[in-house]
Amino acid sequence: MAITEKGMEDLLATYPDTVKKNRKKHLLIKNSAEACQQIEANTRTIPGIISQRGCCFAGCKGVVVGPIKDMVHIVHGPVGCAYYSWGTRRNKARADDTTPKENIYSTLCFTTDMQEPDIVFGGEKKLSRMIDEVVEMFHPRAITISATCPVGLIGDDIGAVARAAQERHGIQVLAFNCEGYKGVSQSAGHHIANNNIMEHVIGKGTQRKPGDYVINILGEYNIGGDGWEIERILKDIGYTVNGIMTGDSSYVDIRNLHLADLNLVQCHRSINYIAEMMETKYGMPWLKVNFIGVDATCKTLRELARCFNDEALIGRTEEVIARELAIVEPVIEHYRKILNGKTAFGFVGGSRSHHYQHLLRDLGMEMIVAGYEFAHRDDYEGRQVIPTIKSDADSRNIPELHLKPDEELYQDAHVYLNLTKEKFEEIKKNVPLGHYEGMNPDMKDGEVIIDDINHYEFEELVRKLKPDLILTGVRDKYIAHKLGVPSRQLHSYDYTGPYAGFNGAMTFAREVANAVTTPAWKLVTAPWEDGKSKE
Ligand code: CFM
Repeated sequence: MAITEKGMEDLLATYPDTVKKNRKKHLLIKNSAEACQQIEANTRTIPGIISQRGCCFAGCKGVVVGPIKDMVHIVHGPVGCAYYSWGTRRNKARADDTTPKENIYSTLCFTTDMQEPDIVFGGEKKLSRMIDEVVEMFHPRAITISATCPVGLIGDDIGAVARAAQERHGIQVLAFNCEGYKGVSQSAGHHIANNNIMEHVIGKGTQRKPGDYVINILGEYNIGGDGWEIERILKDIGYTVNGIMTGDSSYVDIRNLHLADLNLVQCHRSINYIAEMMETKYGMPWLKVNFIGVDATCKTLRELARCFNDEALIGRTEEVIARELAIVEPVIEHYRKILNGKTAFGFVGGSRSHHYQHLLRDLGMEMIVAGYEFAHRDDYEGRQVIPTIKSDADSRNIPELHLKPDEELYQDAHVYLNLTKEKFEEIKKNVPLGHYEGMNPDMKDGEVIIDDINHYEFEELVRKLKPDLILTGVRDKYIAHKLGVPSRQLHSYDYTGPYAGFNGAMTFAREVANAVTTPAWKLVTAPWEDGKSKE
């Protein structure tokens, strides 16, 4: 089932004129006859509309900073902000060579629990006392403080509290001014987290993990164990994973990130700033990858081997791919028989909707509607350059930058790179252009691309297009169920995972087949079937 331009007009017809004009720019029907279809993204949600987006605090503390397992992450704000953002993302962590079990705080929730008197008289003293208590009780290697909305409104200087605590205790205390209301979505929080970690943590260590092919994985948060599956495959081929940012990562690893040969970027949206800054500052190239989907994982592994341009590595890559495919392909084939020709609706944060198109295609399914909550235009329109690792270590100091459509975001990047504005501009001029790859190029004609969907549009598109499966977020999952359509929740994978790599693809295939074929959905009457709705 497809939607026509007329159908889209009907969908927008209920809006007042100004809203209609605004929302129209966030909706596209893919048409390959148009050279570059542009979509409006990363702009403010219309007040009053029920968006699926999160806040700046969610992007900073929840997404980028929170998964670092051996730092205590203090939420300076009301208890609700801390409690409801605690544990739900399912970013898993475990002890390893550098981090013993007692140094892992991922399962604990730390907050100053601001009350009315703290709002009236200020919360700095309370925060300072809390840091003292944390140090005394847990002896963490380092601490983060994340501010929520009221902290910005009353003007607590968390930076000053952090600096004083750092002197008192001799450990690093990082302050993030990531008040929820900043920016237009969690994307602002990613940026704040990236800048602070780049400026104060990365580059402070001196230990590179041993190996011939030493890489980092950026933008992999180990949701449901995704990072562990990716690491299993990479280690088997012969790579050393120097650090994962930030899934199951430690403060120690992040200090040493700059000592690897190459950064892989899995989630481009939340961490591209660090990839770019590390390229400029340390000459470390980066490769945009996708470990979601069988074909996508094979393609990624082959591109990665090509970066190192090493025959032995390329050979070993093919061996591992052949071995894994022998196990995975019969399983995928089995589920493809059940799922072939079925359609999906995918609406996730800022990168997964695109990644999961690949895994669905492995299963013979098509994502007929795809969208992002808070992605920027380059996530829709895309960009990728395949870098080459230079064998001479010194030559790695030649910086290259990737030009992007939303380049204005990097206006302040030189500050964090300790470069003058002129030097930064000079480097930017000599950037080679690469080919574009993103959500839009991977969509087929007639399919729908939507930015910052709201509850009304979600329901209307499901009603018109009747997908067999909806890949949702935490809240819209229940809209899907009320509409009588099965869903998989793609943020925390409900209670399961991993979905990445070869093993993850098999788990996803089984769960999607179960979801789509379960008889329960036939017992639900969709609103458009009960005779009371519009059609
Ligand atoms: Fe990156 Fe993510 Fe995503 Fe994201 Fe997120 Fe997430 Fe996401 Mo939820 S970092 S942009 S801010 S891939 S928490 S692990 S699932 S919205 S699509």
